[in-house]
Amino acid sequence: MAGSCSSSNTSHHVYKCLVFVFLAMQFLPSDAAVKKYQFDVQVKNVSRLCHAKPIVTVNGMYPGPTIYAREGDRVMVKVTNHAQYNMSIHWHGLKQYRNGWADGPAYITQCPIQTGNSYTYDFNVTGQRGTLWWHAHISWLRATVYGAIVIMPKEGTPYPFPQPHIEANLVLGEWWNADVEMLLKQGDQKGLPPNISDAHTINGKPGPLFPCSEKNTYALEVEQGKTYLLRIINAALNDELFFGIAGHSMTVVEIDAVYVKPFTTKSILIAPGQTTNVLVRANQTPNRYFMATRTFMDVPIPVDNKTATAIFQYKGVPNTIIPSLPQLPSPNDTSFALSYNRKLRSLNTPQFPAKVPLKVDRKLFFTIGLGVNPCPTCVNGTRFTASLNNITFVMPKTALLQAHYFNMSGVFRTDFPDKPPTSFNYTGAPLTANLRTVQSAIPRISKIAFNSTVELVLQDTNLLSVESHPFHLHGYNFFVVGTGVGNFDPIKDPAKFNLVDPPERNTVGVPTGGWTAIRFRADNPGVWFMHCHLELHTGWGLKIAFMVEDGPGPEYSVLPPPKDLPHC
Ligand SMILES: *[C@@H]1O[C@H](CO)[C@@H](O)[C@H](O)[C@H]1NC(C)=O
Ligand SMILES: *[C@@H]1O[C@H](CO)[C@@H](O)[C@H](O)[C@H]1NC(C)=O
Ligand SMILES: *[C@@H]1O[C@H](CO)[C@@H](O)[C@H](O)[C@H]1NC(C)=O
Ligand SMILES: *[C@@H]1O[C@H](CO)[C@@H](O)[C@H](O)[C@H]1NC(C)=O
Ligand SMILES: *[C@@H]1O[C@H](CO)[C@@H](O)[C@H](O)[C@H]1NC(C)=O
Ligand SMILES: *[C@@H]1O[C@H](CO)[C@@H](O)[C@H](O)[C@H]1NC(C)=O
Ligand SMILES: *[C@@H]1O[C@H](CO)[C@@H](O)[C@H](O)[C@H]1NC(C)=O
Ligand SMILES: *[C@@H]1O[C@H](CO)[C@@H](O)[C@H](O)[C@H]1NC(C)=O
Ligand SMILES: *[C@@H]1O[C@H](CO)[C@@H](O)[C@H](O)[C@H]1NC(C)=O
Ligand SMILES: *[C@@H]1O[C@H](CO)[C@@H](O)[C@H](O)[C@H]1NC(C)=O
Ligand SMILES: *[C@@H]1O[C@H](CO)[C@@H](O)[C@H](O)[C@H]1NC(C)=O
Ligand SMILES: [Cu+2]
Repeated sequence: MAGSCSSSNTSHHVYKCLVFVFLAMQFLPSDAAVKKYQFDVQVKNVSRLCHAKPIVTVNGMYPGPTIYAREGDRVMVKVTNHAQYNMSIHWHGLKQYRNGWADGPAYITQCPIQTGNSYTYDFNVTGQRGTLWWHAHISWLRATVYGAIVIMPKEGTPYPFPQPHIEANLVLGEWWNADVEMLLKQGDQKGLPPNISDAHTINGKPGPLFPCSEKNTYALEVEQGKTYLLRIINAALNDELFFGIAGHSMTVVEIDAVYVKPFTTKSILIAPGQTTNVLVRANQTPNRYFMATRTFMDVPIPVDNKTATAIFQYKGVPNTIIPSLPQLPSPNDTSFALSYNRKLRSLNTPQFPAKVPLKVDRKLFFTIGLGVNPCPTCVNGTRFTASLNNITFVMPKTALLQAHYFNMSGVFRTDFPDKPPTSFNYTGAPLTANLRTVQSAIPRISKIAFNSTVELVLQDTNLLSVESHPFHLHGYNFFVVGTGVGNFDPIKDPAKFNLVDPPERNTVGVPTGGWTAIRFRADNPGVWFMHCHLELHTGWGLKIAFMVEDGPGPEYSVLPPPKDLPHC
């Protein structure tokens, strides 16, 4: 089956692929098919913006192959690493119940797959359907190692919205002309952020506003009067993105593989790690229209502000017509960002209920900070860092989940504090006097009782600068029960929480100089990573792991590890 469902480049391929999966399923029990994929991690020369360079790919494809599955399927992906780098792959948004072994973040749930070795990620897709994605979860290799995951509803179960004519994946990314691992190394040595990217991409292509892009433009052919489902994924490393289609409205129907109450918008906002499904009706004069994406950034921090484009092309319109651009919100449009996110509500129907925890067993309050720590060999004698509750996460030398399962001591501590060491005016005037953070010898993680309900408030701070941070939790979806600008008020703000139909997702943006409150039931035992999905900040230490204890008996405990689990 390897490669058969590989190309997401045209809607035609998507269609072919679904037919293929359907045929394959005839030989398997109708309610539980096994979908097998072979991922060969290999280096390939790729050219964009008139620059050719070797990049790390899966099966030589950029973006990589799409994984197609149906709710209830078992997916087995054999990853063989032919590249010179250590590798691990994360199935972003898959819950991996009791099965952290298949989650992927290097040194959290597994040791990396070393050059020449293989590992099979083996997991069930249970109780989830929609758009997710996969990506490398080590170093910055996800810059080129990523692809879509499309989970179809169970056979015979329709979407809770009008059936689209055709579906297409739009994977948004970032391209550097330089070698990304080299850039990261340079940044690390200097203690400074690596250079910003040279382009954004849509399905790996920057589009005609960039040089040498004749062949590097993605086009979706549409027929007038028909409705299309676009599965949009933000695979960029560091940029939150706006996306829109000239002349057309979009109806948002799903985020992070959870259905939402549909609403119509001219632009969407999508943070790294998030996915958004929209319906688009081709109801305009037949023509060529640009689909476009560019960065949202509402503080004066250098970012890639260039616009990537693809073409929404009505059938029969000649390629010579130059499309027009959509009106995207301005790059610093904070109020658009806040109002867009307020529109997101779980569908919350009997079939797709929002099971929001109403009673909270454990309250956590984490401050998000940027900082600087001494570094004698760095450019300014300091290096940038980031922290939660003033703690910069240090990476272990062996995987935390293995250490947990095999009761190894000395790998991590479970004393991560539930609140910051001191309270201050978090989002008041910029704090630049003492930007040091705490770094322990081994990582400090937070221990959570099995099946307890957790409320976590993530509070941005003005340590160095406020900034918007998209936080991703592994192993769970959570409910975004509240968000606001300024400091979280533990008395007044909970009264305004939405406990009825809050958005349910796996990645949420904490607004610039604001806070976000999430709730989840810790019913998935294991060690689960939570981190800012801006790779720059993750690398600086803006991350933590939760160790969720085993439940009563083996059926509520972490599964035994697979035989081929990599060793450090
Ligand atoms: C990639 O391109 C470089 C020069 O740009 C060349 O030296 C190398 O052999 C090429 N590698 C492959 C796998 O084609
Ligand atoms: C997947 O589901 C099958 C059938 O219920 C079960 O036997 C298997 O252990 C599950 N695998 C994982 C990794 O949970
Ligand atoms: C990063 O940008 C600087 C300034 O534009 C440039 O001199 C340097 O070569 C770049 N680094 C890499 C690795 O491309
Ligand atoms: C984009 O950013 C560059 C600096 O990185 C700046 O010179 C340029 O004016 C910006 N362009 C726009 C349209 O904001
Ligand atoms: C947003 O950017 C524009 C253009 O750079 C600037 O004129 C405007 O003041 C900025 N708005 C805010 C709210 O910062
Ligand atoms: C080094 O620090 C100085 C003084 O704080 C600052 O002006 C300069 O921008 C810093 N250099 C870099 C490369 O960050
Ligand atoms: C780890 O310790 C727990 C509790 O003491 C025990 O039940 C379990 O069997 C141990 N696991 C291993 C792999 O030794
Ligand atoms: C926090 O700082 C902001 C902005 O400087 C200020 O308006 C606010 O009054 C301060 N809050 C407290 C409690 O001091
Ligand atoms: C963080 O910890 C460092 C080192 O102990 C300390 O100097 C600094 O004041 C702390 N900062 C905050 C915001 O708690
Ligand atoms: C977890 O808690 C919920 C709510 O109290 C309960 O219905 C469920 O049975 C519990 N699950 C386990 C495995 O104990
Ligand atoms: C790859 O991973 C192994 C196991 O953790 C480690 O010993 C080795 O140094 C890593 N290699 C590179 C190039 O990072
Ligand atoms: Cu961040």
